[in-house]
Amino acid sequence: MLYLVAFLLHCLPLAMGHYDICKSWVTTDDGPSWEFYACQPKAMRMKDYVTVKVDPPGITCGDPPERFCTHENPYLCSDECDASTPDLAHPPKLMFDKEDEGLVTYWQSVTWSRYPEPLLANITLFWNKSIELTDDIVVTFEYGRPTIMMLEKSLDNGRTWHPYQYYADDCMEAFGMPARRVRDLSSTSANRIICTEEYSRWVGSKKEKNVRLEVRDRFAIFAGQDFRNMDNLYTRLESAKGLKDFFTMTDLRMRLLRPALGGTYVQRENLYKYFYAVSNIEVTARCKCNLHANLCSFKEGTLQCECEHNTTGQDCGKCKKNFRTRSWRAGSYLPLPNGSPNAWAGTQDCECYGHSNRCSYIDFLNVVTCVSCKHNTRGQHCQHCRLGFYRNGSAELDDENVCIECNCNQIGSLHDRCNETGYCECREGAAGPKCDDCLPNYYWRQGCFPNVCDEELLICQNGGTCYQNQRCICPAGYKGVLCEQSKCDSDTKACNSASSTYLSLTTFLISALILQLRRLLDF
Ligand SMILES: *[C@@H]1O[C@H](CO)[C@@H](O)[C@H](O)[C@H]1NC(C)=O
Ligand SMILES: *[C@@H]1O[C@H](CO)[C@@H](O)[C@H](O)[C@H]1NC(C)=O
Ligand SMILES: *[C@@H]1O[C@H](CO)[C@@H](O)[C@H](O)[C@H]1NC(C)=O
Ligand SMILES: *[C@@H]1O[C@H](CO)[C@@H](O)[C@H](O)[C@H]1NC(C)=O
Ligand SMILES: *[C@@H]1O[C@H](CO)[C@@H](O)[C@H](O)[C@H]1NC(C)=O
Ligand SMILES: [Ca+2]
Repeated sequence: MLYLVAFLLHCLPLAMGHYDICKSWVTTDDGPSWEFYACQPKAMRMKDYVTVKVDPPGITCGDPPERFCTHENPYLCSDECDASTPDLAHPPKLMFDKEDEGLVTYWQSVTWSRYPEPLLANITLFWNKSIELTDDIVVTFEYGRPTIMMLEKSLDNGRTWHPYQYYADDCMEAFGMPARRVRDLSSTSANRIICTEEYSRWVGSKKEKNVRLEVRDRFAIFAGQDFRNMDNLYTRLESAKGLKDFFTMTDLRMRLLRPALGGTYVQRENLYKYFYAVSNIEVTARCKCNLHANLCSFKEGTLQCECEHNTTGQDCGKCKKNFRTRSWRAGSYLPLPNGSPNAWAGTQDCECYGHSNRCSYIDFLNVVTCVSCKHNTRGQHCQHCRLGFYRNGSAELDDENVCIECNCNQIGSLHDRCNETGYCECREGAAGPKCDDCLPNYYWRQGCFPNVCDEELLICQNGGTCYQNQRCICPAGYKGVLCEQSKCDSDTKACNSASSTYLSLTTFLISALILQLRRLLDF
């Protein structure tokens, strides 16, 4: 009987009964039709789908081969770790294998030969998929549990990490945090991150091997110790801020910070008995499918929701193409007992063409308007493009590419807005859709300027040549914009030498003529 109760207790949170159907064919007064419900996949043993990474490199024992001892019998150091011998190797995959009856297999670190330098190891598990814990995480240590460790998790495939739970034999000393127990948390602190001393004290290495992240105890805060009041748990998961996310992750990291000591002090003369050994990491969870799928399959090495309710994506996190005029929403556990595929259906409509999930109600206008429109959209339904963007004619209104940047040339255009076909408004002389060209008879130099010279109307005179439509290069003796002026006309100095030569020549000619006349007359 006791066994049966224990068995039922174990199964209840795993089954979490009633959200296993996404839709059913029902007959009403108006005839048969589909009825849709919130649905979620069954919980699974996530270690079967995990990828693991152990850091730093070289932390796994056996390369080179190494001896280790146990705390119970520190002078009998007969055990050996040798990475090149399968029977003596302890690779990371042994944390996730199926163990044959009686044969414990485990990953093991190098020993603490570099004491007092800390012995640190990170074990990172990743799924490339959001998952939701449905039961305790249980990490099993052989040869004693660490005296200090912590769990971290990521919700975005390892881009950002957050502390999840701290473990130490003295929380204040190790982390400056008071020790707490999950059993003492209340409904308002159910997602608090705590430091616990329950799993780090030395009790003998065979007696207590497990370190837990207590999911079940946190659920029990709402569902009761016997999990009878699951409805209350689901209602709270729906409404309490951050509660659902607390149980959600894509990656989990265990940071091992100090191994089991087997006593109060580290015995420097026998460092072979200090190391980490993990035989199993049990993570029981379901795929997060936003209550839009009851199946999650392992395809091409990645878990994927089999989405219903016209949704798609790895987590059913968006609407299928052609269904994007309605904005996407997660399903809801409410109303009990079947939930709804869409929490806001029936309330005022929030239509944002998939560019926002949120609306706000503007009281004095009595309208519901989208907030934080993405993809460069704006407007009550995110149906317009932001200033500086224009509508992509070949994209539907619900397409991520619906708005294209105007990209107006900053110098050539009057402002950075453009018309519906992407044409910018140009300054005088500028041309082209983006105003980065010049009109005929204009040249580009940090903007468009009228031509000074060219080959047709503004021809350089007197043998001058036109330089890039910007100026005439005049021969010596000429000047002016088109070299039309002789330098003599105005610059007397420049002309003096020339005219004096001319005068003297005339004088010479005249005197020569007079000379000739004289001769004629004399003779
Ligand atoms: C373990 O991961 C943390 C970040 O989560 C990092 O700061 C630390 O250096 C890592 N430790 C090792 C031994 O790789
Ligand atoms: C992660 O999942 C996505 C979506 O299924 C897939 O496209 C991608 O290749 C996966 N990445 C890895 C590293 O498996
Ligand atoms: C999905 O689309 C079908 C076809 O348009 C429609 O009948 C059905 O109501 C939609 N389902 C949901 C959950 O909106
Ligand atoms: C316009 O939308 C289509 C369809 O989504 C897309 O393929 C194309 O790249 C978009 N054009 C631009 C310039 O972004
Ligand atoms: C945008 O401006 C260009 C150039 O002025 C013009 O040819 C085009 O017809 C305009 N498009 C619209 C939709 O007004
Ligand atoms: Ca194992």
